[in-house]
Amino acid sequence: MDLQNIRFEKEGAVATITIDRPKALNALNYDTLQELLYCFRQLARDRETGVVIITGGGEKSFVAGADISHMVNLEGLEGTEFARLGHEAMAAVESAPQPVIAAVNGFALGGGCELAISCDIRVASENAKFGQPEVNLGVIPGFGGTQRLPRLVGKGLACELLFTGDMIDAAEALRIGLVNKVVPQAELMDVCREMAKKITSKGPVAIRLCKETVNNGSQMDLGRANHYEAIQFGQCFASADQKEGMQAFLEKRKAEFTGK
Ligand code: DAK
Repeated sequence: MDLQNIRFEKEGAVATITIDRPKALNALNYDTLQELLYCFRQLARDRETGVVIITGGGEKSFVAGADISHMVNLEGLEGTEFARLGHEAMAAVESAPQPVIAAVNGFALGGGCELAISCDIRVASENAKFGQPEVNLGVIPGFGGTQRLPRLVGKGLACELLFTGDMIDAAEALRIGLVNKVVPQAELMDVCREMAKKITSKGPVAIRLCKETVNNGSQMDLGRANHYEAIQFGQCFASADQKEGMQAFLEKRKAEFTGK
C-alpha cells in the first residue's frame, strides 16, 4: 500500500509510525485509518520489530480526532462503516504482538485520545492536551473511548471527560493515570526510544506473552485470569529465551535472547 498520510520507519527493532497530516492536526480520515490498519497488519507478522512508537507529525498535535470534514456528511450506514474501521484500527494497535508506545506530542482529542489509550504505554510532552470532545459535535466517541477510558482511569473520571468534553493538560492526565509520564517536548522521542530499547533488550517471547496475557486477562474474572496466566507462564518454558535467561543469570552474564 502506498502510504500518503502516515510515515512508517524502522530503526533496528523499533518501528515508528507518524500520523502525518499536520495541516489538519493529524485528524483521522478514512484513508489514514486504512493506512494505520495496513501498518499493523504488517507488524502482526513482523518478528524483527520488538516495539512500535506512534506519534503525530508537526509540533502541535498527536491526533486531533476523527476527521470532522470527512464525518460531516456521513449517512447512517456510512457512519457505522467509519466507526467499524476505527474500531478495527484501534483493536489492531491494542492486539499488536509488539508493545506500542504512544508518544503524545500535542492534542490527543476524540479519536486521537482513543488511539492513545489503545496503546500499551503513553508518554506525553508537557504541551499535550487530552479530551473526548465528541459531545460538542453531537456524537459520542466512536472508536472505543466509552469503553477503554473508564477501564483506564475509572468510571467517574472517564464520565467527567466524556460528558463535559473538557480538555485536560498533561499534568492532569498524569494525575489521573491517563499517561505514564510527562517530559519536555524536545525530549519526547528520545525518552520513548530509550524505553523501546530497554523493552527490546528483554526476552522477546516473554514480552509478547506478557502483553497478550495482560490484554486477554483483563477481559476475564480474576480466577480465570490467574489460571490463564499460569498457562501462559508455562508457554515460556517451551522457549529458548527462558533457558538462556535463567542460564545467563546463573552464569552471571548478560542473556543473549533469540526470540525463540
Ligand atoms: N477534523 C478535521 N480537521 C481538523 C480537526 C478534526 N478533528 N481538528 C483540527 N482540524 C483542522 C482545522 O479545521 C484547521 O483546518 P484549516 O481551517 O486550517 O483548514 C486546522 O486543523 C488547524 O486547526 P485550528 O485552526 O482549529 O487550530 P487551533 O489551534 O485554533 O485549535 C483544536 C486546535 C484542536 C483545539 C481545534 O482544532 C479543535 O477543537 N479541533 C477539533 C477537535 C475535536 O473536536 N476532536 C474530536 C473529533 S470527533 C463515530 C466515529 C468516530 C467518532 C465518533 C463517532 N461514529 C461513526 C459513530 C470520533 C469522533 C471524533 O474524534
